[in-house]
Amino acid sequence: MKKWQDKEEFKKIFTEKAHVLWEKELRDLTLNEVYQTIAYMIRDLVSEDWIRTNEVYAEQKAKQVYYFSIEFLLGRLLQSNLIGIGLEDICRQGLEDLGWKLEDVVPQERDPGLGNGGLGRLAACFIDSLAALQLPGHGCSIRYQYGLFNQRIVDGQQVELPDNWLVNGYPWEVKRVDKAVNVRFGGNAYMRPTEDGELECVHENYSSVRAVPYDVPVIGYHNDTVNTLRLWRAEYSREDLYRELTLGDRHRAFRYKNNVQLISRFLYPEDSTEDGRRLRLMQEYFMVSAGLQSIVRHYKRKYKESMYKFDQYIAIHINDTHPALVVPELMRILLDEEGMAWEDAWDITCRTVAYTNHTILPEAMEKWSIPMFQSLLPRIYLIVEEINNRWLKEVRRLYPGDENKARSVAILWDGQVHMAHLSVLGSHSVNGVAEIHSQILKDSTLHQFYTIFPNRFSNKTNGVTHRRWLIEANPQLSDLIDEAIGDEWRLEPSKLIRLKTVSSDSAFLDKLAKVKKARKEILADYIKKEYDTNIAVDSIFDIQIKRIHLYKRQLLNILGILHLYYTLKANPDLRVRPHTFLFGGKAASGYGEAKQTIKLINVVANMINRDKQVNKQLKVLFLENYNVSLGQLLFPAADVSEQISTAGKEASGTGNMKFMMNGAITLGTMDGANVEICREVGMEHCVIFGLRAEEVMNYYMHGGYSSWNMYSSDPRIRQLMNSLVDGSINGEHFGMLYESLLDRNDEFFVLKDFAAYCEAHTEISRRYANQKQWFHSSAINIAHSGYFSSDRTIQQYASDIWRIKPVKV
Ligand code: GL2
Repeated sequence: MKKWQDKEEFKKIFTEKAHVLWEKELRDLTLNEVYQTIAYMIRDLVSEDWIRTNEVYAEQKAKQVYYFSIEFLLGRLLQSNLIGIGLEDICRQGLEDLGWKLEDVVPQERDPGLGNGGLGRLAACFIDSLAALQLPGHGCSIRYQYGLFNQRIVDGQQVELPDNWLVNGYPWEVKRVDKAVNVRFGGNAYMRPTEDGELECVHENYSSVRAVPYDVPVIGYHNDTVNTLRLWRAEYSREDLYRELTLGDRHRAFRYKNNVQLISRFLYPEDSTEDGRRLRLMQEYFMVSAGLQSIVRHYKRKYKESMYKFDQYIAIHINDTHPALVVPELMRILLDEEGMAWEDAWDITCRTVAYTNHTILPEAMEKWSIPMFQSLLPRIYLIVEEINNRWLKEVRRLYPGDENKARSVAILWDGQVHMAHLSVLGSHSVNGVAEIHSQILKDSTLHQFYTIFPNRFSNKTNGVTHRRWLIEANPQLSDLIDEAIGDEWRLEPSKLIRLKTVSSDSAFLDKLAKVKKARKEILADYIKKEYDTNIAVDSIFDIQIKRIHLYKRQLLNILGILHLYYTLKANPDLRVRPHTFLFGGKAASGYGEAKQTIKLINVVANMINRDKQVNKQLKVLFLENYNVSLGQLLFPAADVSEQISTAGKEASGTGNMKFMMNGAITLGTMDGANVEICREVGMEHCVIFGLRAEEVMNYYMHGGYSSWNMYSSDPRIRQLMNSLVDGSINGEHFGMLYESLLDRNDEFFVLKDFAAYCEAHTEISRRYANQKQWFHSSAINIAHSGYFSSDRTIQQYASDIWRIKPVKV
């Protein structure tokens, strides 16, 4: 890559580029135009490598993986791309000469609205690692016009505003009209005999949607690899629109046009209620069909190999079940377009596809009603039906008379299409995302499949990219690490383990404390600016940031805080270590309890922050609109990482890893990847509390838990529960939460774990009092975070599942 040699060259190119793009003098540029100019300059720099990367893959016929995910929660790209190509400093200096600060330009980029939470962010970390490791791997998803929503808090309540993230355009994308494909919906499909006695499928009266790809370069770290994230946008096909119009039915024509455009208009609010299900299914098939068609076309044109060898050159990964239609869609292509026999097509499909499960929450398991599925995707339905028939025949042959077995592995059952079952059956590999989660899949959620295909199952513990979450988010800490152990960890994060050698060194620990303080000051400045509130940097920063969900138990956190408040009120002379509790996260718009939790946090925060008797010791804030960019400010500033989900419910969590990487101590349950974090760092460097997953499971299966008993036996709980409904929290009522905790017997064991949670907090305060010991633990956490780099995770996927190898560009 030809890079800018120095800041002078940067300034020269910047000036030329800005003139061409905006037809303005430099002094008249808006900050947003400055941002876009640099983005286009980076695109220019990498364009040759981008072309070259694809050519080299094709020349070498390298096996490639395509990572299909309904979300890619990218975050801003300006800084990470500058870091990737090693030009951040030159850009900063050049801009400064021109009168701008890089720090002011970076926030001009809006976070892309392409994801909701952990699943989408994982996908973004994965493509980052693929490019960094020079692995041939690309992302495939949808170019949503609107993201989830922008969250505002008004009178303590979440208000959802449209996230029109594309308003100013998106300089990182390239629209590729020439690579558009058509996707079919509706109509009718049936089999008819051909002249030579075979059966062929007829699919007629369907409507076509044009899928147009927008490619985003995925730039490697200090190498020349530039992979692709391909985002599909739905457009109406002009021919179909004209056909409708010439048929004389203008209403139908406009309905067609509108329906088509809806497909890529909104990101679906994952974790929520049943809204818009038909549209969601359309999105899933749209992404899958467009993605697969373009992969097959590219394979045939560039690799020029037989479709019978497809799986030798192509791996397809489905990130949860949303892309599960890859299985029948690949079958459709192989059967209907390539004329393959069923057995061959099935064999190739299963060898190509691999599946990751990300949740065991029953309500998150995708199922579609058969009538809806059938009317929307008639040809795909026929294929799913055939897969199901053949499969059940096999199961009944293997387990005669065992209808339970058949039921528990069926794809079509009870009038529904079971997407997890389709995914397991149509893949050669199924994995969970943390050890405990993978074990639960084998023991319960997918147990019946496990008994049939034991070798198909494995674990791949999640990871996060240290390039964004440490190098980019926390340059102060990164520099200190360089100083202590050299900079090899930047390329190989496993080398972070060398920090253990200095983790008891007083001089190092003093510096680590200073870095933490500096990061707390940066966050405090942001909060002062945005909320006009002061937070004390010598207080403990205790942070819980993630989607709001009952199982994640933000409720446990805020009840703990409320209890602390009551204790301070009742004991005016009591002194506790000052604490700043920070929350962030969006509630799905239809999720009443989650929204009421946000309200509770805000009302309690208000009450505490205004109370002069306690507000020197306690401060609580709910930060609006938690997203990747805000995360980059929060993780580096945290002392305590709240990871307090009900054991067995959080498949992995990845925020836990970002916190530890930045030296926070985990206060958590034995859930998801907390278990492995705790094993790596040792019990003395994290604080673990609460029920274990087996105990939770036991209660679910055999009963024996009554939240009313907790209410009767623990006066603290009684006081808290009463306060939810008696108006003592600023005159507000939280009936829905009260009901869920008491009348519905506290499904997530908030009250059961309450006492242990309070003790865990006491333990945190006790440990924090010994600063040397605390920062020793902090250093140990950073040292072990190398294991939780997505580079390690991706290396495991690459060697165990995809069987792809690095390719030098
Ligand atoms: C999730 C899990 O809930 C979360 O625990 C996990 O870390 C991520 C990534 O594997 O996947 N599943 C899911 O549907 N969302 C997640 O965050 N939204």
